[in-house]
Amino acid sequence: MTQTPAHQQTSAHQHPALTATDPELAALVTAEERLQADTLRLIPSENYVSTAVLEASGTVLQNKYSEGYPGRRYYEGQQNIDQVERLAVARAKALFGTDHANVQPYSGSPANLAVYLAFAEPGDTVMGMALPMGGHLTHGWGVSATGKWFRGVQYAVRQDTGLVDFDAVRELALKERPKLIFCGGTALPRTIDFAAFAEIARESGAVLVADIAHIAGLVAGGAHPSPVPYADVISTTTHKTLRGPRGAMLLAREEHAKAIDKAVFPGLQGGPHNQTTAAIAVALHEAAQPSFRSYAHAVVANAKALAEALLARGFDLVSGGTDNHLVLMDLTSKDVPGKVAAKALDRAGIVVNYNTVPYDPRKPFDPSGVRIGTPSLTSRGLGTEHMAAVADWIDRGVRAAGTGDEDALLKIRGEVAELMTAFPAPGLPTA
Ligand code: DSN
Repeated sequence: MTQTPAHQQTSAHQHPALTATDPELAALVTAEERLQADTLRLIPSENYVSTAVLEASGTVLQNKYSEGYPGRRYYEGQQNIDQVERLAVARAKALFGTDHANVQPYSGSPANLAVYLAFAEPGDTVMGMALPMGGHLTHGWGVSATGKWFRGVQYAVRQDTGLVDFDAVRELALKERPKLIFCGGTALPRTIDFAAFAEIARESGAVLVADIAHIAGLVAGGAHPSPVPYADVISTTTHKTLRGPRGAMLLAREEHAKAIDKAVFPGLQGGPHNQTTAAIAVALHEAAQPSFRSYAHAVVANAKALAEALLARGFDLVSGGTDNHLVLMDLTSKDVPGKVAAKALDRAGIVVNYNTVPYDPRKPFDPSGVRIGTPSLTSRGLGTEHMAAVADWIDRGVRAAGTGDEDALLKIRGEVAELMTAFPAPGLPTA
């Protein structure tokens, strides 16, 4: 696997104006650059954007108000902004093969809320995977506005397999007749069967929403099946496997285009963040290149190799492995709570997040699991040949967490930093 090309790296000492104006803030940015360079970042919803995406998101497009849509704005002076947004929309439609794209949602949660606004009334029944099973807050979970303003009914994965039980999903959908059915989530290590969800949505008269925030880059790169033939609406963030700026998109069939656009603006949001739209356009351009297909497939190959290496070291993985970018470790048998492990790994230079596992007897803020993934390390050029070392560090780190061996964690931190030096990250200073 190739390493980050020189043109994708930025030179050191690169924030002269910021440093002159606000040295305190500049120092924090520099420290974050150092942290992202030196650590092994395994949070599956994070990535490294390219220097081109970073540059686009830091432009004077920031200065412009553009409420409305290209050609139909409430502010003048849109000669360039309209073209930026049209470019992003055209690229999104071409990359995913959809009739319609809205690139204005500020992030994933507002994007999902816009879907509710487009298709449901407060109090309506909506259906999604329960958060502790791997779903998302905005799929009707109780503490979210979507669970407070709508009547959320939730499906699960099977306790014995960790996989969606489609008979149970069908039974629930036919009983509850939800307006919306969400598929997708935040901690799902397996392929989403969009066809099966579409069949259930059709039978129950629901609008099917595929939330592909985690896997959008895999879908774009052909490493996960596309929901486009099956879902009425597709919701995605742009900053996870898709490797763009923090933002979101809604993709839809033509029949839903007007409802989606009206829901995003004026229904939910004001002016779009034009600098983000520009950076989304750049990311979509990058994702259309052949090298991105290789990236997407390498993310999955790395995750599978990492899962195998962890299984070989006695770790329990939800669903027994992975089909995508994500591995959900259940540390119950290791007798180390997820939070204790995650914090120890952080001290060892391995950045993960603690996470509930399906049917977790522990609380969400102190759960049994740790969620890891390979989008970031693959962006740095690590390959399957490195996954045994990564699994070893995790194994040693979790054991050190159990025994409180801080020296062992420090030793791992040194080894991690040494390997990371050989794999510079896109968008970060080189020295
Ligand atoms: N917070 C995101 C994640 O980490 O998966 C989902 O919204």
